[in-house]
Amino acid sequence: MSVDVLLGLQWGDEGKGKIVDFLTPKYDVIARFQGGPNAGHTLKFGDTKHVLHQIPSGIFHKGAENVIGNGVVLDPAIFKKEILALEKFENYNKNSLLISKKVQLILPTHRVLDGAYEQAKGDKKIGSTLKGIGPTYEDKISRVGLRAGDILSPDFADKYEALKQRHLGILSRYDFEFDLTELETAFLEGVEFLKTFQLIDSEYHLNQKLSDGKSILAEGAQGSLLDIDFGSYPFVTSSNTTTAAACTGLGVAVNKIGEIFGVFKAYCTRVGSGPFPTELNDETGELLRKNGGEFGATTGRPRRCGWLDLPALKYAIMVNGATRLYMMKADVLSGFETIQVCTSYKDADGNLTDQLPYDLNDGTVTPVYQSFEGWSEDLTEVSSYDALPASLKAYVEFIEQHVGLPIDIVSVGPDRKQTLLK
Ligand code: 2SA
Ligand code: MG
Repeated sequence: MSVDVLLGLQWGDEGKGKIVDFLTPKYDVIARFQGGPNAGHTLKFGDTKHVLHQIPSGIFHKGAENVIGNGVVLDPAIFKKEILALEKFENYNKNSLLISKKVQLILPTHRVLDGAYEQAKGDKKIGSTLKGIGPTYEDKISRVGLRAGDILSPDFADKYEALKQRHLGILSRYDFEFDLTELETAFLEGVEFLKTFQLIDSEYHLNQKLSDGKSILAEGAQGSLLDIDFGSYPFVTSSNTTTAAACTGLGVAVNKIGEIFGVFKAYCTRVGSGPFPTELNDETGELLRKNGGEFGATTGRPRRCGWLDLPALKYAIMVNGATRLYMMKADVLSGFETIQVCTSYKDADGNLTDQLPYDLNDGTVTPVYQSFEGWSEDLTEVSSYDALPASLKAYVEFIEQHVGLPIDIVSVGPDRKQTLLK
């Protein structure tokens, strides 16, 4: 059996949570492979809306196993809160959750460092979620991080203290006020709580699953354009968010990867700083934000909104090797007289290109748009692809032709049943 990968092709918030939830019945295992509590994966079923941060989105399906892979950075305090919030759901199955011993732990001081680094950047802020993601990955790469497996060791308290002191040393060079008391209490309680879960060698576990003929869905977080290598550096997150990260973040070999599902919104959003060529700083952007409910699922920040960017989408499809496309939130585009799609960029010399420049940050590209006729119908009750307005179908077909891949699903609302197969 293989590992199928599901990831976002834009700047995050493409609707990955909904699609994982939709696909879960087909898989035996759902596994997160990167990122951490910066993620906000929103699921909706019936009248219930729930946001997951570190827990894989298969947690509401009986029968699915949920694995937090080694590539993830985990905050024990947030983990405890997240699990307690799940306990009110009947269909939450605690025993389905397995955590790699190799996940890196986010310490209270990682979160403080995140804040101090951001403050020191002044107007060059990344717009971090301030969950400690960057400093934790930094320690992983510097080979000083603490891993979940360490909490089982008798000298965990010493290891924790040593890393904390290292961080306090760094923080003493910043003019940044903080109080660790509450954060630390929550962390230590979180660590005790984490001990009641199954900490495993997930790479062995997952490869055994494959040998046993079980199917695995790898659930990406953030988006391809926030990838540490391929995103608009430095306005990115601190992990690889693209397909290859599923291999390193789970310990499965490249030749085990099967389908690669790329999820994108019918328009674009971005939260935090950084370049966004098709951003609309006008009432159209406002309307997209309002109709799409575009506010950060983790921080509540208003998301920046703009038209679909096809050069960026093609780039993401290329670096991920996407094999299937899912278009989300088509319903949000209802009511716009005209819909624009960026088909190429014009550089400073007036040359057209459909490639992302090395440095999008200098703002030298201008999007070139093609206009499409809009539609006024409310799509949220539409139950088949064929019943969609002709102008939306024309929009879908244009995108398919432009990027050279079919779109398998058009989503017209957050609910499971608002998922139209093509
Ligand atoms: P970080 O916290 O160090 O990873 O931030 C670095 C950049 O990555 C962006 N980022 C995100 N962008 C979209 N969605 C994310 N998850 C939450 C959500 C975000 C929220 O689902 O809405 O609630 O604000 C996410 N996580 C990180 C971030 O904005 C920085 O630009
Ligand atoms: Mg999100």
